[in-house]
Amino acid sequence: MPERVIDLRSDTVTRPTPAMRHAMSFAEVGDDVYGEDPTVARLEALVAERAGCEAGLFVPSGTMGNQIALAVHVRRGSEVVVPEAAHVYEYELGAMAVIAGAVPRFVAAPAGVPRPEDVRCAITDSVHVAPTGLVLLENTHNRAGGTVVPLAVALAIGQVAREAGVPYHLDGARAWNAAAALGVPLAEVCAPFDSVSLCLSKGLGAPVGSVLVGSREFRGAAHRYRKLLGGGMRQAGVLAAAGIVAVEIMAERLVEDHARARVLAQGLSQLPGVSVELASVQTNMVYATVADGPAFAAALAEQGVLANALGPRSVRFVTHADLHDGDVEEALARSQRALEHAVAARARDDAVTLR
Ligand code: TLP
Repeated sequence: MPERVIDLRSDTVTRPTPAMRHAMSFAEVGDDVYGEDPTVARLEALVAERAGCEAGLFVPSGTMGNQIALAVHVRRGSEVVVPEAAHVYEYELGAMAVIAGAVPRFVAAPAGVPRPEDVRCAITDSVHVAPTGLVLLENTHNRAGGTVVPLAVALAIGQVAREAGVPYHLDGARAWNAAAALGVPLAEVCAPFDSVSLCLSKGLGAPVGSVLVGSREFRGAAHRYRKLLGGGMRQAGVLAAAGIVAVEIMAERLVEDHARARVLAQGLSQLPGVSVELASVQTNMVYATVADGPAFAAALAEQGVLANALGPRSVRFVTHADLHDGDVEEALARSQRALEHAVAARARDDAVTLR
């Protein structure tokens, strides 16, 4: 295996930058469960301001951000209208059922974008079915390829939810990527929603944390659920300090990750046996389709490239702040070698079988 591993499993694998480490070591702290950590308060105000919301709540993870929002918005036994393959259902371990007592109602979401008409049809207050408690979007949409939900669609779905009197939440784990791809301030991406969960530990490169934003009243209710879930952290300012650097410095460089993802996608799509839907490469993710996803990921790992097999035929590559110039080109060269090795191994196996 080559000495330098190129880790493209996720944008969560980044290490804190020197500026983050510096800010962490000098962070002013207090007991945040008593509301006495000035650095946490600064981070919450900063993110709320960037998102155009009244208030923010620092939480340990994107999962906790989403699940607190659901618990605040939804009465037990209600449905949450979600785009198909949404993280809140696929990768949050059934938490919506365990914590909020909610069940999902899926709507089709080609390229991660539901149609407002489908959301309208999914909302119900019929006495025969579970009532709709929440409409949720994911922007960018992870399983659709890190795709961006157009602002007009997010607004139109918000209008549908408002007319029905249903709250509207955004899983904005990568909303900063959406804003960068659209070339608009974060506040525009967040504007239609009653609450947004924003991750600091994805493209922005912070080691830990998300900020859940919304109205002051929403924050009050969310604060209680954070404590209930064991998310009350004490001198959390050491973590929030890294989050402040992430927001102030790292958000600006996301376009670099997006450009690298495009180069990676183009290169992968030219390899034999690998196909990439280039139109879905809009931010920092590339989903490659191959005959055998886990086997391709294993062959890549042998060449020192880490990527996640997310299905029998699908392998996900994510670009991020810890990549160096030339890493994408090197990852492509290694991918080519991985495929050659796989072909050679298959030929050897066939020869043994025929003998
Ligand atoms: N996603 C992770 C894995 O769980 C798949 C990743 O590597 O992409 N919403 C979205 C859209 C996410 O992609 C993630 C993390 C979360 C929420 C949860 O964030 P954390 O991991 O902080 O709980």
